This record gives sequence, structure tokens and C-alpha cells, in this order.
Amino acid sequence: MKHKPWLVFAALFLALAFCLGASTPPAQAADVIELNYANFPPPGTFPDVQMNRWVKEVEKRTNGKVKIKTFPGGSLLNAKNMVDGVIAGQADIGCTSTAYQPGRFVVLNATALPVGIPSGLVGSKVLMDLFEKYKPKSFAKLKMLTLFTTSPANIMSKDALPTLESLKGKSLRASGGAAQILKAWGANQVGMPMPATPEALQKGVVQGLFSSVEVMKDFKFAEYCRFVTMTDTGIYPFAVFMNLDKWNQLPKDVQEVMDGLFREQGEWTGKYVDDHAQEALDWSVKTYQVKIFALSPEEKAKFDAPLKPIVDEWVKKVSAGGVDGKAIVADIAAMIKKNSAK
Ligand code: DTR
Repeated sequence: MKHKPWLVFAALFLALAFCLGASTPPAQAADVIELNYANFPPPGTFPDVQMNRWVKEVEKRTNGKVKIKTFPGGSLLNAKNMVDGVIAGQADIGCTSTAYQPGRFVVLNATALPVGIPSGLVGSKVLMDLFEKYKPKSFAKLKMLTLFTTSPANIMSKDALPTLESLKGKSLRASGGAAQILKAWGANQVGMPMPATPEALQKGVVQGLFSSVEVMKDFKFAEYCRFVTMTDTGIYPFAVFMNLDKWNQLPKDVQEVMDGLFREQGEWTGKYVDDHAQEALDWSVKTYQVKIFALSPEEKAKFDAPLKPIVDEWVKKVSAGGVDGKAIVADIAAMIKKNSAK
């Protein structure tokens, strides 16, 4: 039979294609799912540390099927436009403190009321319980990936503020629920997202801030604030969420990995921020001789007295808007009890 050149060519082509096929990386290389994750605070702060831990765990548990690029420090979206940016698909995943939009996240921000959350770990468990019970409509267009809180807030200041009286008229920075607490204490509350605080301190716009104290180290606030008043009042809630269309496009096994991290990541972060807050205080005392004021029972009672009306006011206000504030506050109290006992 006379050889047909085209047959030889076809055989050579198939042999070449087979060899090339055998030498290209495994099929999954083409299947790698690439996601981007926007965050607002600088690298090294606890919301950034938890982001990197979550990314590492997802990439490991999906055997490299998912690759996540992170954008810390507001490089893709900032605290205020984070939620709308992820809804619009400008980022696949986002992290922000819901305290920065008090009127929008009524249910989750109830945890920022002075309701006695004792730690970041308990606060994170309570926040996740609250989310799962109420499934707030404000997150209907998003997939919630995890939730966590800061440790209770304390006053970090340039001057010594050991008593309630010493706070009167002092310009201190706080956001969300913490802002209401500062006002009730007679301070001049100045609102701004955390990343704007270093400049406000340096320029003297504020004489201090009211937040969880890991920032003494993570933002080097100990350099300016040589005093801490341990009020341990009020936490800040955080949420990490994904664009819903992007979530629905994920394979089931990847969704299961992320759902499996919901509680684990929230609790890991709550414990991390509690431990880091103590470490930051120790570092501040050692490095800058920061003075820490513990409150005597009498002084603590003076700080606590103006706080109950904040909760009553909040219940009245949200109930007028159709939200059962009384039930939410009662649920939070029960959730604190349940999660503190563990
Ligand atoms: N205290 C809240 C939230 C907060 C606490 N630590 C950090 C670190 C980085 C960003 C935000 C926060 C606040 O004042 O914004």
C-alpha cells in the first residue's frame, strides 16, 4: 500500500500532541480558582493576621484548588466601601468592622453595646450565634465567611485619665457603639475608621482613643499614648464575606471547606486578639513605661452607671424601626452566658 503523506503527518501530529499532553502540568492547573480578598487595616494588625491564616487554611484544605490574592491596608477597598464593593464584585472577599456603618448593621452592632461581653473569644462566639439566629437582611446579598470581635475596649491616652471625672471634655477617638459609650462618659467623642487614627493622634486632633489595646503595639500607639485606663467596656464586631455570585460558582467541595472554617476562624481570631491584647500591654509597659490604671470597684461603678440608658435607648430606637431590640439584647445576654461557661 502506497504511504499517504497526510497519514504520516496525522500520525506524527497525534504523537506530538500526546507527548505534549503528557508533559503539561496536571489538569487541575487549569482548574485553579483565583480569588481576591480586600482588607482595610495595615499588615500585621489582627484583622490582617486572621485574613492570612484563613487564606493559608483554604489553600491547604482545597489542595491548591483555590488561590487567594490579598489586598491589605485598603489597597483595593477601604473600611467604608468594603461591603458595597464586594456586593458590586470589585473584590471577591472583604473584611470590615460593621461598627463603621452603625445604621446599616443594626443586629450585629448590638454586640457593640455595653452588654458585658468579657473577651474577644466570647464576643466572636456570641456574634456568630447572633448572625445564625437572626440571619440579618443587611447581608442577604453576601455569603458570610466568618465573624469575630475585638477584645473589650479600653482608653488609651496621652494624659493620665484614671477617673470618670478626668474624661470630661477630652477628645477621644471611637466608632460605632463605642462612640455612644464615650459620649455617656462625658468625653468629646471623635469618629473615624482606625487607619485614620495615627494621624489624628500625631496632629493632636484627639488626645487618645477607645478601642481594644492590641493597637498599642500593632499601630505603635504606645509611642503617643503613655496611659491606659482599663474600662473593659464594649467590643467592635467584624465580618468577612464573599460576593454571592462568586460563592455560587464555587465547586461544592470548596464551599464545604469554607463553611467548615466559619466557626473555627471566628474562634481562632477571638482568641488571637485576646492573647495579643495582653502581649501588647506587656510590650507597652516594657518599651514605653506605659502606665495602666485599673479601676477600683467604686470607680468602675461610676463608669458603669451611665451605660444602662444606652442599651434602653437603643432598644427603643430600633424597636421604633421594627427590630425587636429587647429580644436581641436578651439573646445576647443568654449567648454570653452560654459561651462564657465553655
Ligand atoms: N477598635 C475598632 C476596631 C479595631 C480594633 N483593632 C483594630 C485593628 C485594625 C483595624 C480596626 C481595629 C476601631 O476602632 O476601629
